[in-house]
Amino acid sequence: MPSRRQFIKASAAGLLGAGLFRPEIGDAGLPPFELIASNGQAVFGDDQENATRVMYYNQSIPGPIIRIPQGKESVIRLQNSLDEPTSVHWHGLRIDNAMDGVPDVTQLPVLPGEQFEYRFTPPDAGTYWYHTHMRSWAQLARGLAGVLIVTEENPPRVDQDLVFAIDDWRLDRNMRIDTASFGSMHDWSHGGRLGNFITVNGDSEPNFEVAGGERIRLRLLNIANARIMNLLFNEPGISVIALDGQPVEPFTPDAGRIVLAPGQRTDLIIDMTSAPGSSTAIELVIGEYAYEIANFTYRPEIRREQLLETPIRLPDNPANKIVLPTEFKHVPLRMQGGAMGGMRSAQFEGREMDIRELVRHKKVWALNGLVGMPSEPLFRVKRGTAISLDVHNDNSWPHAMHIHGHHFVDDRNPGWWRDTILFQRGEHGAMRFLADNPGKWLIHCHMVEHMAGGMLTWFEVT
Ligand SMILES: [Cu+2]
Repeated sequence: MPSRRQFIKASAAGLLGAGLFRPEIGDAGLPPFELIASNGQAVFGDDQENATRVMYYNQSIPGPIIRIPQGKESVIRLQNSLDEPTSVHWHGLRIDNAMDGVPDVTQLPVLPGEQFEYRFTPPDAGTYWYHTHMRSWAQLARGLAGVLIVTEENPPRVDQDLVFAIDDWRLDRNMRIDTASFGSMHDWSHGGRLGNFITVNGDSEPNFEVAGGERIRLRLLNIANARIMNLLFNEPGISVIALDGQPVEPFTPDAGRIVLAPGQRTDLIIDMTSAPGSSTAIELVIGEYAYEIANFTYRPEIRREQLLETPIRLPDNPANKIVLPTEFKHVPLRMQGGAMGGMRSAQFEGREMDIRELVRHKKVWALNGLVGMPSEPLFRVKRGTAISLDVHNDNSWPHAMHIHGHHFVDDRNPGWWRDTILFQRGEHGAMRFLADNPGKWLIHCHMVEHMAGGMLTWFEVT
């Protein structure tokens, strides 16, 4: 057995004040939802003197859970009350390009005091999230993210529908957000900004009350800047029913372990079978340690003797019903750079630069020898072209590759449709999809320091 200890010595109070207030907004037919991005204060730990400046949506960390219906138009109005530009990206939604929220690609940055109206019709139900796409390495690290649920018309029957939005904060010794390390080239060239304080829905080690015999749907989201979450569930009755929002043939994860790269989501069904009055931990495994990040606490009384036997398979989405052809346009994608990566030079802003000059520009990563947003797309294709992005991760770090506006099949796990997948160092694989959504779309690493350090490109569907 690995030894176990607290991840960090802190009270379980987690975020206090405004951070604990987590409203939900949603349902069809309402006037536009207001999403207000602003600066605020939150307290980690239990010393009220040590408030830290956060950025949040509707004064909540994470932002309010937005529930919108599948296949119907929703309007969400962003009000930027920050003192810097921002935008909102709807991660995993296959919506109109103009609504994708990428500054200077699909829209202008939303300036302080301005508004932007996002209007879209999500074709696929499932678990998604929304977050800033502007200076993410600082704005996301300060809290600008929230959960977006596109509701099924006929979801499987459950007793509770729970959300675990898991975040990783880097705090200093006063339990304030460590701002001295913002922009640290060490982080950017290594594994990204890794934190030292884990929260679930903005709380440290929250308890979730359950009852024996209950069936729970649990939506897991990794909203951290860079940490890969290796989770360990100590409940036997677990089935995975969706990945990145898309239904999968339900399966039991190996030894209760679930890996979530930054940006990824996993939906579970859990039949609660532990003893009344007991509690079971959800743990984060780092090296040989397992840290409790949340608990299920069983009520003394049970809900039912017999577990539900109704089907748990989710109704198909249009995304996971796409039929890929057997012939693809192959596009190689070589991930280069980083510490111990051996990259000597790469092209940035139209010019070949050696690594020292790149570092002066805070650029340390490249895709196919190009750093940052190139003026020409990685590929430009007619709508309906089948693409195989042939990825070679030949640097020394793992990367979580995300494609905007499309879901793809990972050829290493061909039954699953995803929007973000992890490539361990040395790994090769293909991301295969139908380029069927017109517009300019990003491809980038979702370890946001890697993206800021140059690991992003784009493609165009005409
Ligand atoms: Cu990366």
